[in-house]
Amino acid sequence: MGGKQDESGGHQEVDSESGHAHGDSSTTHDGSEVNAFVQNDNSSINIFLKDKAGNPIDELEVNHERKLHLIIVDEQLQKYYHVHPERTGEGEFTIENNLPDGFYKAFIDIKPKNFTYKVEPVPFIVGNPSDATHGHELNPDTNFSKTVDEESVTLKVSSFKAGEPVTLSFDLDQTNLTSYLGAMGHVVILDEYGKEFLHVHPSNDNEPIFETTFDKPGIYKIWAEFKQNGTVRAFPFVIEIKK
Ligand SMILES: [Cu+2]
Repeated sequence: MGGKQDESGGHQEVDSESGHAHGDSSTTHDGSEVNAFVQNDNSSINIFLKDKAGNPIDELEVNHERKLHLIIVDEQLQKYYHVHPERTGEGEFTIENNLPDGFYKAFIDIKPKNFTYKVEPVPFIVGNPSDATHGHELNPDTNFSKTVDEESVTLKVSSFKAGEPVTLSFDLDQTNLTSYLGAMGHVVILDEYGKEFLHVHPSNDNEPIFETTFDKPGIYKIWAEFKQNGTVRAFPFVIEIKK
């Protein structure tokens, strides 16, 4: 269960039996040796990392200054959170739950020392959201300039073709740009079904230029995070990658 419900592309009627059962959710990717569980209540979001035998996985490499990065998006890919839960025990992490009621997906970005791992969406529900908020539809941006808190960022994409290297460069005021988690910026990319997760870092230390490859054609949401004047902001973009 979990993370598989959008595969068909028939994402209007998300299966209500398996995909959104209250309680535990976990990833079940074939190539991954890690099961990541998300449990939440009104006050906290808890993450449990286990191997296939159910033993906690606690040895994580520090990656960009943290052992665990948690990206949370809502099902419509409108809300975006990048947070760092605190370790509370072997393979256990927790963070305060400030999310409004809704259907969410967690992406647990870790590098376990002795296990192969692929980031997969772990669906979870907060509160009692209305079913009307199920389903999602992303429309590609026609304007690649975004403004958040009066800071503007313009995205330039070198190519919209699948299967070849793509450079994402960002025009922004760099006078107050500082390193955030060990990089001049972070880019998180999800496909339109909120399934394929990419976390990309700049190709050099000085410029907000990112290189990636989109394996498949489709619509992708990009969040570019920059720290300016001490504040981290995520600038959202939607692009369409063609054959
Ligand atoms: Cu992080």
